[in-house]
Amino acid sequence: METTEQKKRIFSGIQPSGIITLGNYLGAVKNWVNLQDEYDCLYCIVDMHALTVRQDPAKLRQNTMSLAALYIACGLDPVKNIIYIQSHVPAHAELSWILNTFTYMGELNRMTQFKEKALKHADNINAGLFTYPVLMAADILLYQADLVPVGEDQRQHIEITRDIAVRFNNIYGDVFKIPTGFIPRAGARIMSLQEPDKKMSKSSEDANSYISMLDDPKVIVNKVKRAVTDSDCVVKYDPENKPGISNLMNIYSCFTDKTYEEIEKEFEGKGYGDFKLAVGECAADNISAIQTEYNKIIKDKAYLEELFRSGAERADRIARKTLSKVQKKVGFVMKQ
Ligand code: ATP
Ligand code: LTN
Repeated sequence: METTEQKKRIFSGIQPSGIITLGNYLGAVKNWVNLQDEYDCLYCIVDMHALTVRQDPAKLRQNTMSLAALYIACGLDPVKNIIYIQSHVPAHAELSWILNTFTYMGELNRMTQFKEKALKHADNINAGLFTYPVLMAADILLYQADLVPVGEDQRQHIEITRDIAVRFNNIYGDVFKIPTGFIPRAGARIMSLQEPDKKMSKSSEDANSYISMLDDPKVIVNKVKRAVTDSDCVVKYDPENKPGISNLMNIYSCFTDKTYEEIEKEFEGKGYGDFKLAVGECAADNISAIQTEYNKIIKDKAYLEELFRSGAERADRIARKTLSKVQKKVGFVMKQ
């Protein structure tokens, strides 16, 4: 008998606002790779979201190509998964507009990412920065996603997506699937190497605060060596009192699958120097293997362009269905 069981659908995305960091990798992409066989997945490059902070056009284009090549180099299969660029599928912008009218200013005002980014970019607090979560809701709801794998920092945006979907469904019937966030326990929040109370971020000004997935392996080892820690010289997991060491333990644990207890035992009686070297080398080895793949893919522009074309086509087909349904429900006259 043929099985009719449908795989659950996953949607996630990353902004091409820089080269992805170890935080993006451990918090997002590495987990996506583990999901690709069991789920029906879409992984988007959210270039429209990136515009909420001023971008250099040439760099944005380059970062978009790099992000696609890194997705694949990290192990995402472009046949099994739909990999595409957000701006190639106009339904995102179209649904986003409609959902704007189902979202309250008060809700958006509570978003911590907006508050943080408004402080950081005080000279450019644009309306897009404010309505960023509505576009994200459109991304997810268009594909009737069941699960949204993201890092801890996106929890609030998943919540508002659910609230918007429930609100819309309460008026018009079951149009949207209500998605659930899928936040990993390990790696969900990799912290800055220089200020371990802040998250590692690809758009940080201090290059020593993050490990870029395209950093030279030697640079990676050095950045870890220079990471801010404490002065008591005991490798112990204690995020409150020892945030720097705990962050490095988190990174080490993600790569080696060792528990914190096992790591504490491994480095008992050893100094921070030994520990940092082990973390740095392990990160450098893993990232360097990804870079070998990346270097092959990024050279092949025709391959990437074909990937974008077919990805957008596959995504568009799904997105159009939801968009048409929404347009009918709200009372638009449908184009014949
Ligand atoms: P930017 O600095 O440009 O705002 P970002 O580095 O925070 O960007 P995003 O594109 O906003 O990255 O996020 C992509 C994915 O990576 C999301 O799922 C997010 O939760 C995850 N992520 C981002 N930073 C981290 C981090 N430090 N630790 C774990 N996951 C992270
Ligand atoms: N806001 C997300 C990026 C993003 C996203 C999405 C993630 C845009 N649209 C849809 C998951 C699903 C971020 O990580 N900053």
